[in-house]
Amino acid sequence: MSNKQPLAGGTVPNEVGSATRLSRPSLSTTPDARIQQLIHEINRHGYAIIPNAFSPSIVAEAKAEVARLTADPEMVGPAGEKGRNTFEGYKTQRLYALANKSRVFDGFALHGDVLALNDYFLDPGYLINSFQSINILPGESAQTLHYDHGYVTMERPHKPVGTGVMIALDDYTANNGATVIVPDSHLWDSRRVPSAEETIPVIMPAGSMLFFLSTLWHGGGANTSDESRLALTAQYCQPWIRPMENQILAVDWEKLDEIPERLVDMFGYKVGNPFLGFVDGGSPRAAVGRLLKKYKVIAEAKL
Ligand SMILES: O=C(O)CCC(=O)C(=O)O
Repeated sequence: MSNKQPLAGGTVPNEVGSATRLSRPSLSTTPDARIQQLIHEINRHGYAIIPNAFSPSIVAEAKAEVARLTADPEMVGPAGEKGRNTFEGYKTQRLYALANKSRVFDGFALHGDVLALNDYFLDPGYLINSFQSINILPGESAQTLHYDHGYVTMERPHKPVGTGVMIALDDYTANNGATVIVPDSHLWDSRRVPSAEETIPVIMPAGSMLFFLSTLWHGGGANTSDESRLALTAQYCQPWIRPMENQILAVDWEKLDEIPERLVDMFGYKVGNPFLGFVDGGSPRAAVGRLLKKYKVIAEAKL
């Protein structure tokens, strides 16, 4: 038999379904007209703004929760009072591991529009890449422009390996540190780097959301106002790269039952198609259940 014959049963990419996602999205249903319009804008410019995605009362609750956590030495974390380098921002406060610190923020990472857009731009089983609050204080200078997967060693342009949202908890104005973006830069090659003149500030009212591809150049703006600019950011990544923020260790295991299942799956507790992140051939969530039981038995034996 000639060894040039096609393989019976197809190739591994065919069998596991990844072949169907190489050049087109993996959607099983057609998104509604509004989401299709957003997809069109994002494909074209690398971002879209979703105005008033969260109500004033939800925004107020989140702001109060960020303030409470920032004042709590147990919760504030290493960059909660101020950043430790120019990228974090010496006049910027960041609370990392938000999902470990409060249940108030869960809904921000699970907004229906964002999930619908992620279903288009990412593969099924996409993960949370990081989930943090960013408070840019008066006097902060502009953050270095970057794109969020600058650490991925792939020649640009290529399809994004992630997406992100900036959720304004304060109005984003032209001078209070609003995120700045470089429209259309998601299509640039690896050699092109933007200048500050190519940026525009994202001006939007509190409760609104900027959705952008991880290939889009952007950064935190300079805050020349006398008010701080608070935002939440949730970032998502393909299920086949290593997330920046390790949610499996960032979120205490005994809290997992209180967290919406969809979010827990996005922490990496669901085996990704076809077999990403498995533990002894099974689910990481079940493995954590076994470990918690084991440690409880050990702790009780020591009493
Ligand atoms: O705070 C902002 O507006 C953007 C922050 C950002 O892009 C980052 O820290 O990666």
